[in-house]
Amino acid sequence: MCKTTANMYRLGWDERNGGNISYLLDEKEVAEYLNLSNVIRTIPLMGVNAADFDATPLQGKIFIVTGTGKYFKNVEGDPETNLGVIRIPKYKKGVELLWGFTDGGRPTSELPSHLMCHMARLKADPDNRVVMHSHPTHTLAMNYVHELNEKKFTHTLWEMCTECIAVFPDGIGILPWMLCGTNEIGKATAKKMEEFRLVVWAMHGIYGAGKSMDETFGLIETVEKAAQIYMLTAHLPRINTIKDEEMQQLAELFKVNYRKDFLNL
Ligand code: 2HA
Ligand code: ZN
Repeated sequence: MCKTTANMYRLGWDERNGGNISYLLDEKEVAEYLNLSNVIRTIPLMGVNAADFDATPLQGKIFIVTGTGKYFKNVEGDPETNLGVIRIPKYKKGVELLWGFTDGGRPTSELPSHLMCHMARLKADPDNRVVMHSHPTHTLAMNYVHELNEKKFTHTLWEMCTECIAVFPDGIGILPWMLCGTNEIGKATAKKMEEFRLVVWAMHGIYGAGKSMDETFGLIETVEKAAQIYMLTAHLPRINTIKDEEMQQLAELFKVNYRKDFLNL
């Protein structure tokens, strides 16, 4: 969490309190460090986050999460204030704090979205552990100048770097601009996550999900790199491109299950 938040800050993706990460931990590993029966406090999911969604599938699960209003730039220097280890309780609403948020802090305002995404991804892949939200600069810039159509957006990104189709063969889901921090955007994101590991929140940022911190970071990093190439070239005459047949060859070489309907063959 420290290294990842520091990297994301350094890359300019997570200004101020932008971005949030949740990481499903292994209970046995946590028990080596923390007394699991020592609940520091129970934190209600307040305000717009009032839990009217069903987190039953996550009961008893433990996550390390970034805090609401906390800055990624400060996590590495003071993880115990800026991060928290939380458990989804069996019967009560809210979450149990096992470690961190020492200044009275609370989990990210996007916790409903994160929990709903974990539930959706765990159904698709029982090894999924990480959900990451960020505001990567070029990806965001691209939202203003490129059509927000899942097929066209994915196709453009696949054309920007040779390995894109191998890294995110499942493509990018896109939500229209929506109010963040709400259960509605959480539900809509989780619905997209049934088929995509990457979901763009129009004019806001991106969500990624994966088995590990490296995999999830790598997904967002690859999209951002492709978006950067797009933004560096979109205003110039395009002379060369990676062709759809070539992308198909790449997908076959890497033996990935790609969105065939996102190519024009
Ligand atoms: O945590 O990025 O979407 C701050 C945000 C909200
Ligand atoms: Zn955000």
